[in-house]
Amino acid sequence: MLRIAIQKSGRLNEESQRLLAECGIRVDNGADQLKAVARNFPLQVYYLRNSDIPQYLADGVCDAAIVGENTLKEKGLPFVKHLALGFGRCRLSLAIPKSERYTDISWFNGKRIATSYPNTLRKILQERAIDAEIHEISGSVEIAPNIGLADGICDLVSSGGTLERNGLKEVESLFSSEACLVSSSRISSDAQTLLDRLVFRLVSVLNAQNNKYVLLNAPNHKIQAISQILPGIKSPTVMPLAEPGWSSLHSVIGEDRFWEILDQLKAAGAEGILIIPIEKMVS
Ligand code: PRT
Repeated sequence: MLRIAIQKSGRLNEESQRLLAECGIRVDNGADQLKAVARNFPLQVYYLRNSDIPQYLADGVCDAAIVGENTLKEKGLPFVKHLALGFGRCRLSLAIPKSERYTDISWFNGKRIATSYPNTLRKILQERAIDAEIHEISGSVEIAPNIGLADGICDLVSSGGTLERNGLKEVESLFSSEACLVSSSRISSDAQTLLDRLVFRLVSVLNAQNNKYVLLNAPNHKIQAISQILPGIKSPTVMPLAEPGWSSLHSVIGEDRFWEILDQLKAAGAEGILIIPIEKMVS
């Protein structure tokens, strides 16, 4: 069996469970269970604290995990990264009180910085030749400047709302993070074979999430121009309509360029454009 760890509760839990479900894997999980076995895939799911997962991977207690990249970086333990999963996005940033004048990162020389990410911060400060004092605290980092514990903070930011509410401004974004699928460097070859099957399913799910199926009608003399706009997997499917001189074109468009391509299609003479979500996309 493949043993995979996911966060027990917190920001990554729901999406991790949803991804496994989208891969067709059925796991019955009672709220307080530490482990559960999937009904239709040789998989055992361990529900753990996100911050504990790197150690379990390094010890070989789990074969694989869905975990935040920031946590892996902070722990500095060995792992193999397979996929970025597109959720749990955030950035590790430096922030200071809004009233302070900020020029560049040298502002932090001789200052005290509160953080739950001391190892990552220490490394980055060293790389940038900044000599600051690091205060490690385990939570509510954002209140540190207000209570006089630090001059600035280094913490995860997503919407920026927490900084705003605490009178802080983000001045340096140090790195971006998202949830990713990783494996233990001690994974057995049997577990690796199962992990490869899981990765194949996850890639199909993620591709489907990031693409849309598009159907449109066009007069035959515009097919060539429209085909050049449609990226598609190979080239668009072209089928004649019942009305002479008209065809239907089918293709796949990536989410990131979706609206831009739609505008171009309309300008090139496409009509009756339909956009359909894709269930799975196997490449
Ligand atoms: O307890 P456990 O170890 O399981 O989890 P955890 O302590 O790591 O807590 P959790 O569930 O909060 O975070 C799990 C993971 O979610 C993190 O390791 C990140 O990979 C990811 N993630 C994504 C975030 C955020 N976004 C995030 N915004 N983790 C924390 N935050 C916090 C941040 O620390 C700050 O307090 O949210 C606040 C800022 O949010 P905004 O939206 O106000 O900017």
